[in-house]
Amino acid sequence: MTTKTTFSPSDASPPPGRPIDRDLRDYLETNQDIVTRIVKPVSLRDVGALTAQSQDPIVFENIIERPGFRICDMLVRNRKSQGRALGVDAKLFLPTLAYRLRKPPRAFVHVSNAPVKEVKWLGDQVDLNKLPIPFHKEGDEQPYITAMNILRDPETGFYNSGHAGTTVTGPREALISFATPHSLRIMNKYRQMGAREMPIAICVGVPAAYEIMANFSGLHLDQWGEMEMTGTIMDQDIEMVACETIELSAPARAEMIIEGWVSLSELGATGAVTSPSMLRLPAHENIPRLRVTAVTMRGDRPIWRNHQTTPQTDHQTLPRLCHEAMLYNRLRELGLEVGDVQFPTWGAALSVLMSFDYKWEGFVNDALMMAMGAPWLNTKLVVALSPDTDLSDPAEVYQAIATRADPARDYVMVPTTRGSPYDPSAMPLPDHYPFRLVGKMGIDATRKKRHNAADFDRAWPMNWGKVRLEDYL
Ligand SMILES: [Mn+2]
Repeated sequence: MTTKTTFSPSDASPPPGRPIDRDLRDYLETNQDIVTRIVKPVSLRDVGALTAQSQDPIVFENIIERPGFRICDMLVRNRKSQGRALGVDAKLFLPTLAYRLRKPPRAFVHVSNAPVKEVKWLGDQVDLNKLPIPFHKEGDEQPYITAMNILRDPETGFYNSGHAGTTVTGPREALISFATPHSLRIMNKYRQMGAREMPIAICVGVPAAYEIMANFSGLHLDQWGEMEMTGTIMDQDIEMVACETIELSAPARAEMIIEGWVSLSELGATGAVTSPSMLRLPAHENIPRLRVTAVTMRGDRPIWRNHQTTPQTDHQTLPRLCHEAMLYNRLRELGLEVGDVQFPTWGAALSVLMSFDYKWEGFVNDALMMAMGAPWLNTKLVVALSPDTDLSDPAEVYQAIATRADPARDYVMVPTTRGSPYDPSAMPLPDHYPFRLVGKMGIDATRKKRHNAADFDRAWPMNWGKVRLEDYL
């Protein structure tokens, strides 16, 4: 007669995935069923607009201005390709990433001979203008590097990775925009040691799992850097090789490594950022100068990894996949059976959707407050949904908000919280540019006990899903 009530989530680990390719080029080969290959000639200026029309991985084989190079993008735009990045099916992506993030870091394998060393540009041979670096938005006068980069914490030796957008300003010069607190903290450590420059390796064309991990944001730098966790989430050791001109190691199987030094004192001004909210915010930046000292790459048509920044691209998904996994873990800690967690590409990187089943109504507001209070600035609008709502379908989500939430009782609002620099509705803080103040809102759009469950049965046409229009054309 008793109902079994569990308050702790199941600890069952997801099934192990398939082995992941160590090289991006092998990954693109293995997953060719979802990769679009463009063999017609494409101008660098058109790469962005073409890329953003694809939902799946895309490779440009023939770049008019840069023969001998390829460009790829859109590696993690949807759950299917995200799953491929971890060697699992779409449905298992989030539980697998969440589980692997709970595991310990993994050491590197250091190699002396690496595919990324097949071609070396040193000294005066270095010329960023010879690389296939695309433009990102209308009005941009300079190409923009979006690849993963590595910094080493000079105190702990751990390798922190991230994506710092880099504007090319000369053959061996650029301006680099560090947005993450860890990069800024590491820069400060070098300053305190009396250094004038900090070594950096920009790692172009690594398997997508490297980049997913590089976008982790949380407390960890006393235990590991993102690079020490990359092997953990790939479930294999990763190979590192010494750089040519800096005391740093970089992924041996990358397509290309750009080595350089970040100035710890000299800044340069750039124009508008292309934010993940797709807006031209912040409108200007004053960011460190980067001096490039070497470029090494593959001998056979190296692949430039671009992350087209707008409109709906990897730029919305990639930085938030670890956030989704961390929220997944926290929802499970609340005792919830989680369906999915997504920062949708159409949510301007300001909104998160979470679907879960719960035992009584109190769980929902706790889940909403947990997400609204997240460390990152991407949770201004949080929507709780039931697992029967498909979070990747904006129409489904909007329908649920419209039919399952009573604004007078199911919306939670909090004024005056940290706003995103990318949100024009947030109030600018003149003393803390580019940061802003804004409120947050949580919406309970789940099916509720107080509702009549039968009321949610939708009406569909006769033979819906069986007769197809295309058969009658
Ligand atoms: Mn970090």
